[in-house]
Amino acid sequence: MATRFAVIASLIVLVAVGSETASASYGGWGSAQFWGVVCLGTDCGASAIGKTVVAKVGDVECGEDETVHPISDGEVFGGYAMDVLTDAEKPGCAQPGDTIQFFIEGVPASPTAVWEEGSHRHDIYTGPAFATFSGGLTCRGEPCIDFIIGPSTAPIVSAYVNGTLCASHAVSGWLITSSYRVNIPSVCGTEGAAVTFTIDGAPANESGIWTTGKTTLHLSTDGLTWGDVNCSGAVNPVDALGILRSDAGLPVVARDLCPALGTTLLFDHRLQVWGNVDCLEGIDPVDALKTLMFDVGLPPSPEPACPAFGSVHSR
Ligand SMILES: [Ca+2]
Repeated sequence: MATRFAVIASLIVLVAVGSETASASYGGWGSAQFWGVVCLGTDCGASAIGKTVVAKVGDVECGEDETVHPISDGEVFGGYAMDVLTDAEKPGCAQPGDTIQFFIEGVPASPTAVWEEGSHRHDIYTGPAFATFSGGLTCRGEPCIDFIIGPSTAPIVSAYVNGTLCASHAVSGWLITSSYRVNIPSVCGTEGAAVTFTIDGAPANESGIWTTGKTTLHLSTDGLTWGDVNCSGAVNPVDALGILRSDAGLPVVARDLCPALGTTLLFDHRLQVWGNVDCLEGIDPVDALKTLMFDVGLPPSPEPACPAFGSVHSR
């Protein structure tokens, strides 16, 4: 029992710090512990709590555990931890080098493991393979740390493959965070596909490659700037042109994953329409005119509760 608590405790710590490096050894001579996060498909959250995990070598059951929720603020997930018995402890069980097949509620899980002495972090899942991206978050040069007062204020990281939204992550719970984790199912990505991200709707500067398993990728963003409707990094006449083209029903050239004109989004904690830069009467030529006025240094007569031109969506 003490071993189990120690293993669960190390699981808590490792997940809390986002480390993928595992694994202190608690193993005595000739024993092996396997432990990790359980995912049902790409759902690695609370639905995996209270599930039975069984380890088999061939047809012989060599370990069992029921998943629990480690005591960890914020992230909710099911964790398992078990000894996988040796052939000496139970005939037919593992010898060094044997393949261990895990089952979650009787369903074969991936990946398999190879028995060897020691303590091993081994996250398991059912269903098709998926790509996991996780890492830290930087917003305008600083950690996107959020003193979360409710789920709605958490940073939201979204992952896209070819412009299609594949997965989102918003930390839920009560904690201070500047990290993310998204699981992208194989129906949305394939090996080698480029994965792009947004943080709170703003394009991230980094991109990844869809790879089965875990990829650590730090994401950063410069945020969204009010009036910079094409996300180029500056408010200038090209934005005015984009507004006119949008008003005329023509396509607007913008940075990849820049919000489309007309998108409703949160900017400084208020819902705004991207491109309606004066917050009046939808997107029209007046918005283009005011953008030009700002560009040449004329005050564009700000409206109450409308973000100032050039202000940055901050977190
Ligand atoms: Ca307007």
